[in-house]
Amino acid sequence: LIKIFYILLLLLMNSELQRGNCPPFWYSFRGRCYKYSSTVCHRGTNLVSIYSLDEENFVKSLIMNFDPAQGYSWIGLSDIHEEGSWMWSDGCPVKFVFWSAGQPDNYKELEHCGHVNYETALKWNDIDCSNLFSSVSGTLKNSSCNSFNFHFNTISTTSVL
Ligand SMILES: [Ca+2]
Repeated sequence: LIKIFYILLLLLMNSELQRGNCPPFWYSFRGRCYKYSSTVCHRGTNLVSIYSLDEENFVKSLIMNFDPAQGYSWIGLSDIHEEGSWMWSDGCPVKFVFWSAGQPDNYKELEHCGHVNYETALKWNDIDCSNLFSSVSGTLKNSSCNSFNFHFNTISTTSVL
């Protein structure tokens, strides 16, 4: 019975994800396209930047759709260029934040990349950029921000539906 409920829940969540005008395997939210990747972020696209609680919740639902365990996923958040100065990988400034309590803490001074779904509150944490997580990509919101590159490693955390 629990399994049936779980499948129904997954179907319900699937129906909430809209393709819109996005390419195959990308999902639409308020005019932008998003993709969950359990392997590696596509070349030529950016890790997602998150500008609002609505968008944070959408990104979380996208991850949950493919990974019901809601594992850590990279978003385009980094202070690798200047400690404590958090930037989105699309070059846009960070205005909305969703840090977990006590984060970012730059533990052992090794944490320069942000991920989602930290601890039970499922908020953001800074962590060593060399960690292997899944990732969420997003199309640009504002092309006037200058893109800069930093390297993320990603690895499969779950099988894709
Ligand atoms: Ca941390």
